[in-house]
Amino acid sequence: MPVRRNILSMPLEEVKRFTAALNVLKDDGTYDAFTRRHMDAMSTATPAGSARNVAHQGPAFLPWHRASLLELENALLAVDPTLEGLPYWMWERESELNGGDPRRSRFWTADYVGSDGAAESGNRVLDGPFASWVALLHEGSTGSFVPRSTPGLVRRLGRDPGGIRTFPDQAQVTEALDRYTVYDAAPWDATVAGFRNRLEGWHGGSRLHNQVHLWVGGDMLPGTSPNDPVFWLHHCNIDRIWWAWQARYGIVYKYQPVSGGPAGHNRSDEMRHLLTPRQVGSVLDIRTLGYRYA
Ligand SMILES: [Cu+2]
Repeated sequence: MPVRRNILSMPLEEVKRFTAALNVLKDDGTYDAFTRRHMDAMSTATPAGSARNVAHQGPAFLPWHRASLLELENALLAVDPTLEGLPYWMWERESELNGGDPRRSRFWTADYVGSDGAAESGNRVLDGPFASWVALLHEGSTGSFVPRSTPGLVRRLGRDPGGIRTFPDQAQVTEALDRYTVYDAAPWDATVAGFRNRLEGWHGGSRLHNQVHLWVGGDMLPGTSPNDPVFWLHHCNIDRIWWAWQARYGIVYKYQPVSGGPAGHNRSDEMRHLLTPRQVGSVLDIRTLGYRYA
């Protein structure tokens, strides 16, 4: 059974096997297909014309990303069966552990995911296990994907003009877990004061999930954000926080809506733009999915 652990608590040798398996998937095209599916999900509004899509700004935000994480984890384990499971990045500890400056974390070193982008190289990350990675760019007008002309993922930690300077901490996570006892509510969008929307980060300003994307900046901003493997480490932490909430308040029956919500977001609806379509209700209990959090 996969056990998902804090990447900063793992032996470096295991971190290396994880990043090596990601590189195998990048080289054979499997990885880029995850990026494309995420972008395609983001481009599939529900209903048409709405800001909500089949994977964001609605109740299925958490189930859809859980399903996608599971698919990546399975692909990684197929490459290297000795891996324990997908690691998570416990970003809510970073400010405290690094004297208030999460940029000083060893997470941003060549041993883990590589550094911040360097201004003289167009904010591209030229060290670490993904230094040679070429990001896929999405052309909004045609819907096609084009590889960037230069290698190196783009990051601008806490300094992206299109991003945000502040970083979420433990107090925010604790507040989300303590105060938001309802999973979601009508009208099932970015305005709701429920747990899903608090964790996704629309309620009360850009927070938690959204805030981390905005703080990392660069390739973590657009719908192609899985280009940067930090996406999966971040979302694995989001999934871990959701599971903590589920274990506390209720697992399957706490999910809303059961029916009457937007297509793709009801408990028995099929989630689209995954490798394998799955019902929302099929991913609510991680014990039946066969992984756990350390
Ligand atoms: Cu997403």
